[in-house]
Amino acid sequence: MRILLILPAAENVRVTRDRPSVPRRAMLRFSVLPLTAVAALTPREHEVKIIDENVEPIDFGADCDLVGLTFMTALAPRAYEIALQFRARGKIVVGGGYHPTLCPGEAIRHLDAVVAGDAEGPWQRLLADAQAGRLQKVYRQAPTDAPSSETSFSTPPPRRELLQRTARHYITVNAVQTTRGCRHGCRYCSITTFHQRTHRQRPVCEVLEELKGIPRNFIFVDDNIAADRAYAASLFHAMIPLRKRWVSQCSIDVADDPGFLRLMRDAGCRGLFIGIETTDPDNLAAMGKAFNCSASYRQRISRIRGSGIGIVAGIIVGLDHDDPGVFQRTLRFLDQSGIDAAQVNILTPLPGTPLFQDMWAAGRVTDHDWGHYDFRHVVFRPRGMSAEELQAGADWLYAQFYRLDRIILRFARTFLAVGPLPALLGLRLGLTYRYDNRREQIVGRNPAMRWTRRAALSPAAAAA
Ligand code: B12
Ligand code: SF4
Repeated sequence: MRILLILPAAENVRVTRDRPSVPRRAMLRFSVLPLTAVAALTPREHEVKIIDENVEPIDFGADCDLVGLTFMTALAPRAYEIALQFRARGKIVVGGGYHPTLCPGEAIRHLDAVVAGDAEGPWQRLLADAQAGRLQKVYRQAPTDAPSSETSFSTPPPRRELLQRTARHYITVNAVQTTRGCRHGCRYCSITTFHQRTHRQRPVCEVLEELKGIPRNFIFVDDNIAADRAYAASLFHAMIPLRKRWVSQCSIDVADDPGFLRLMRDAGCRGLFIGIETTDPDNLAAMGKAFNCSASYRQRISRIRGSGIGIVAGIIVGLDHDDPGVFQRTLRFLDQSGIDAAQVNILTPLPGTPLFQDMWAAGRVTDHDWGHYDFRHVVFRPRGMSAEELQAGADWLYAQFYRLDRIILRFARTFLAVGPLPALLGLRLGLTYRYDNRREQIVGRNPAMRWTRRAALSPAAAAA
């Protein structure tokens, strides 16, 4: 069969025949690993092509037999539009990834079949069934799909060569996955639901083999690479002679073990995306993330940075204990704590998560367009402020944090305190977010300003 694997893109960044120029935001594009991984599982008798709508238009007249879509929740509406177009042309259209796994019943109304969860095993069965004309609706991993188990998984190296045509548009196509899932249970996170709170590891020798075949700089897309210290330590020890340099994601408790941090740095780690989320302990407790322990943030952050590893902080605003002052407080915290870059997210109840169930039951979900579940739109009724204030404040925080003077200041600070590579990465990320903000005309407004001014003029007015 001729198989076309597609990553859909959001409207504002989509490349189409009418709008062929690729937005200059390569720092925010990497890998397409979900599709290069699926391509690697495809028996070689089939021909595979990958289209990422972020960098090239889809040819709906393409000569193919089967279309495979990967999509997270925010991309579901676009994935369904694409499916409609191809199905109208008589193609078989199937899907996989986060949204089809979390909402298989919905996805199957738009697609011919869905792979829920990992593709190793189910994908090969789906292809065989499609060829034999006996396609089922939902494919899941079965115990017979060895060598995956409750604690381990195995997968071939992704077919990165399929991205060669468009590789220049990515920060890197060299994404590697060494573990899947996370054992924590943060109430807003899809990872725990998708992986059912398991953390599985790939054999170290399999990962090393893959690393030997890729360039020096790469990214580990793991959700929490240090979750299993023993596994991570054995991988990192084995990586030292390879002299690689990489970035990844993990939880902040990695700071509690200085020896492990040193090992991580020796293995090539230069940057970590860490879910700081909020400085408010009540918010952390309500989200099942008390292990973050906000009182120790500054100390832990400086320990990680002191070991030569930069930090991109994940921040969430709109949590139940946030009031309109949260934006100013967060900006001050980000400025003072030494964070090298940040991603500001508006709290989003993703389907399948405990947070979604709570909000749904309380009648707080106000927007049912999945396209708005991109962490930049308010889709629920917040507790401590209005939806408009949350939107304006989140935009303001983004615009302020990525002001040019702050970007330059952070670059100098990171260069001196952490090192040249983390500083360069922070600079490029900062300029990309700034470019995005300007392109989208994101300015925002600090909702606390009006509130503070009113309070100064008249305490009674502020109380009202
Ligand atoms: C890298 C990454 C990105 C990258 C690139 C995404 C990409 N498509 O390559 C970037 C930076 C662009 C990104 C952006 C965002 N991301 Co993101 N991202 C990831 C991350 C960390 C890794 C993805 C990856 O490479 N996984 C490795 C592959 C191998 O695993 P996999 O996708 O699960 O694929 C397996 C199966 O699912 C299946 N499969 C997947 N696709 C398909 C397709 C077919 C046809 C088949 C048969 C099977 C199949 O087969 C694979 C092998 O078993 C994931 C977390 C994660 N662990 O996956 C979050 C994740 C997907 N992102 C998420 C989110 C929320 C976002 C943002 C909204 C975040 C934000 N704050 O801006 C934006 C969305 C932007 C947009 N509108 O498009 C959520 C999605 C949750 C959800 N329910 O939708 C995740 C799960 C993170 C999380 N903590 O919850 N992201
Ligand atoms: S620590 Fe991170 S990956 Fe793990 S459940 Fe919490 S938010 Fe999700």
